[in-house]
Amino acid sequence: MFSHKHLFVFFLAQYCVHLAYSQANVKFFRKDYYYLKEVRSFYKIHTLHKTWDDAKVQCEMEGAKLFYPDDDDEVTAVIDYWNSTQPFSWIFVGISTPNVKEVFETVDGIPIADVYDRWGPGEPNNAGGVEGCVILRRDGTLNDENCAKKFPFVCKKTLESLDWNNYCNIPDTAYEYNEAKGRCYKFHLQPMNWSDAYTVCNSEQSYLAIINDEAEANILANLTSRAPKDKVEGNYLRGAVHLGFKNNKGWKTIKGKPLRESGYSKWGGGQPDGGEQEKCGSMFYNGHLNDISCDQRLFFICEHEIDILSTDYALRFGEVFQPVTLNSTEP
Ligand SMILES: [Ca+2]
Ligand SMILES: [Ca+2]
Ligand SMILES: [Ca+2]
Repeated sequence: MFSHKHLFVFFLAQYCVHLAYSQANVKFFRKDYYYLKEVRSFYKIHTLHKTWDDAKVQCEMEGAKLFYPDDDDEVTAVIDYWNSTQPFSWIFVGISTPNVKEVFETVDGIPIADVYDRWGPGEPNNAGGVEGCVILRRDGTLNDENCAKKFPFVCKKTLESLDWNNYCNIPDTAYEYNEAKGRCYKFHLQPMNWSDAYTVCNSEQSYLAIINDEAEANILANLTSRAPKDKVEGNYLRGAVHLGFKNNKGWKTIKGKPLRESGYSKWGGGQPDGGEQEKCGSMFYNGHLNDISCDQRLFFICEHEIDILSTDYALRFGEVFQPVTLNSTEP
């Protein structure tokens, strides 16, 4: 006869099988990345032109790296992809001269000779003595360029480097699992305005966090107090984080429910106080709510419901999870 203990071990084993199965079979990084199976990697084309440094940071923020080609196959695959989506003539790639002039290496410190180094005719020429970064042209050749110029770029994540968060069933280990809620939260340390924060959470299969009860307010306040916020420099507002509610003919969560019915609407002292100037929702570090300008750059928190992903991405990628059927007609 099965004891409770046996039963528990049995279900635990089933759960682990399920996790291993989903991770191995679903080629998935983020909604905004596209998987190219011939090179077993995910890519995102950034159409907004940026300087080389900003492009590098942008990719890191997404948990990826500024793309550079490893070999001919990858150049072909990525250029085909970009031709099918965007009419760029060139993009910044993750190769520069960080240490010695005219000595090129990748963003992860690999000498260019060990990756792809097909230069265009006469390149690299360090024109004007200011060309320390590299662009890839549509014809597959490289050219050194001024790092301060702005170009489109591509971020890349290899399938191999995916770091699966088994608790949250998501390829992002920065999400913290909360057992009491059975869901995950991520404190974002790159301050953004409200709509950018909304977009980032969405691209991580999550949403800008909604507080549904006092306990969840405490979880978010606790997460906030533990985040290494003091190390983040720059121009942003301290003291509050963006959350998933907004004043759209009355305060509503991003799921459309009136805040009053969402389970938690404890405003900070005197809040809301901004009227038309403050139509977005935030939380003071102590967990109390505050209306704030949507343009204000703040930290923010994403909330991830674990079940969302398994159904959502199966549908999205047409990868139907085949249930195991017991064949009763078998002899
Ligand atoms: Ca050049
Ligand atoms: Ca919630
Ligand atoms: Ca306010």
